[in-house]
Amino acid sequence: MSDIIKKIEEAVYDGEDDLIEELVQQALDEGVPAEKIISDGGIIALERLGEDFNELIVFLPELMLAGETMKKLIDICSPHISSGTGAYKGKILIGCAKGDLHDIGKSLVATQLAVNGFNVIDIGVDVGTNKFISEAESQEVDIIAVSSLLTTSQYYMEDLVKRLVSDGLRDKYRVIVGGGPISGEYAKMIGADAYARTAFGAAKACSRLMEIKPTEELVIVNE
Ligand code: B1M
Repeated sequence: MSDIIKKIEEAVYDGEDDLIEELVQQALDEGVPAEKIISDGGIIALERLGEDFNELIVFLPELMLAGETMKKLIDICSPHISSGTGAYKGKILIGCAKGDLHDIGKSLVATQLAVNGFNVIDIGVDVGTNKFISEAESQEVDIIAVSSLLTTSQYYMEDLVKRLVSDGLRDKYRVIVGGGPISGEYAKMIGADAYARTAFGAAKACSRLMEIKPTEELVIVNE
C-alpha cells in the first residue's frame, strides 16, 4: 500500500496529470481508502511543494501543474469518500475569501460537508463580502463557510463578520472559517462561530453548529 501512495505523492509533486488517473485507480483497486489517497498522497505532496516553493526550489508553474493533478486525484476519489449519517443537517454557503484562488481545500471541505448530510452551495473563489451576504440571504443558508490560504485574504473573514453585525444579520448565520493561516485563536478574535483545521473537522464543526445558535459557542475542531 505504501508503495502506491508514494508513487501518487511523487506524481502530484511532479504535476504528472496524465499518470495520476491510472495510479489512483490502482490504489482504489488495492483497497486503499479514498481519504488516505487524498491525505497521504495528494496533500503531503502539496505540503512538500509549498515548502520547496518557500526555498525557491520550485516556482509558480510547478504549483499550477501540481494543483491540476491534485484536482484530478480528488475527482476520481470523491465518489469513494465514505459518508456519515446521511441525514439532512442544514444548508451551507462556501467560498474562498476575496483575492484567494486556492480552491482545492475549499472543494474538499465542500465534498466532506455534502457526504455528511449538508446541502452545500459552492460559490467558488475570490468571493467578496457583498457576495457572501447576498448569496446567504437569497439562498437562505444556515452556515457561511469561508476558506483562505493567503494571509492577505484572511482579513476578509473579519470583514464578513463585521458586516453581518452592522447589517443586523449576525443572529441569522453561523460563520465557520478555515485554511492554512487560520487558527482557532483567529476565529475567536474576529468573532466567528467555528474553526476547523481539516475538511473532516469542518463537517464535525458544522454538525455541532447546527445544534446551537449563532454566537452561542465557539466551536474549534483541531483534528
Ligand atoms: Co499557492 N500559496 N499561491 N498556489 N499554494 C500557498 C497557499 C503558500 C502557503 C505556498 C508557500 O509559500 N509555502 C503561499 C501562501 C502564503 C501565505 O499567504 N501564507 C502561496 C502563495 C504565496 C501563492 C501565490 C501568491 C504565489 C504567487 O503568485 N507568487 C499565488 C496566489 C494566487 C491567489 O490565490 N490569488 C498562489 C497560487 C497558487 C496556484 C494557483 C499555482 C496553486 C493553487 C491551485 C488551486 O487551488 N486550484 C497553488 C498551490 C497548489 C499552493 C500550495 C502548494 C498547495 C495548496 C493546496 O491546495 N493544498 C500551498 C502550499 C501549502 O498549502 N502548504 C500554496 C492542499 C489542500 C487540500 O490544503 O487548501 O490547506 P488546504 O485545505 C486543507 C485545510 O487547510 C482545510 O481543509 C483542507 C483539507 O483538509 N481547510 C478548511 C481549507 N479550507 C477550509 C475551510 C474550513 C475548514 C477547513 O472551514 C470553512
